[in-house]
Amino acid sequence: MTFINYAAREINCKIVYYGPGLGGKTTNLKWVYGKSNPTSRGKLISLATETDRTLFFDFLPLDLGTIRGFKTRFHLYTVPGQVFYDASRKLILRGVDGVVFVADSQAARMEANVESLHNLQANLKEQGYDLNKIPYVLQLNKRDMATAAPVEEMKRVLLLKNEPVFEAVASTGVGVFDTLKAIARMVLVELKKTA
Ligand SMILES: Nc1nc2c(ncn2[C@@H]2O[C@H](COP(=O)(O)OP(=O)(O)O)[C@@H](O)[C@H]2O)c(=O)[nH]1
Ligand SMILES: [Mg+2]
Repeated sequence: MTFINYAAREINCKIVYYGPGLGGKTTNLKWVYGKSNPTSRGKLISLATETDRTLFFDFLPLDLGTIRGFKTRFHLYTVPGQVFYDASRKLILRGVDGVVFVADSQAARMEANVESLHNLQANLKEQGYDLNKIPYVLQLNKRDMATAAPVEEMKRVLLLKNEPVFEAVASTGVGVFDTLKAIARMVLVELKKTA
């Protein structure tokens, strides 16, 4: 549900980073924040517990240029991964334009990836969205870990449609902007269809 403000000549899009706890969602946003021009980024707002786990969400507004005179602003959100924060996840998905699923490549986290993906599908459906229809990319994060499952195996388990897949090491920035650019492009393509 892209918000177009004609008076301010601004297009606002919402991208949500979804995935299991500790998969690297917050790390993606921190990298984007750290590498963005201070004039094009807003504040990175994190609501975290004292143990540094995302409690409610991280939020980062980012200006990504102009389209036909309209400034395009992307609002990046992450959800808390822990199973018991389902109410916050539902809330954060409201008005979503595109989803990045950050999968944890560690073999031991494959079940958590699958559970989170099912949770995403269910929560989107509840809000009237279809994951098969909205802009969606899959990020295989933590590729640097010795315990990482093979990419082909992860794809076999997690791939939903012909979504773009990015291998990433969010902690060193590998794949972070490729992922963001892909989802932003897909959101803008959708926008052009409806505009
Ligand atoms: N080795 C490795 N660690 C990562 C990577 N991405 C994130 N981490 C670490 O994994 C932990 C959880 O990351 P975080 O972004 O908080 O996960 P979130 O719960 O999905 O937001 C942190 O200690 C990160 O530094 C990665 O690609 N490789
Ligand atoms: Mg987090």
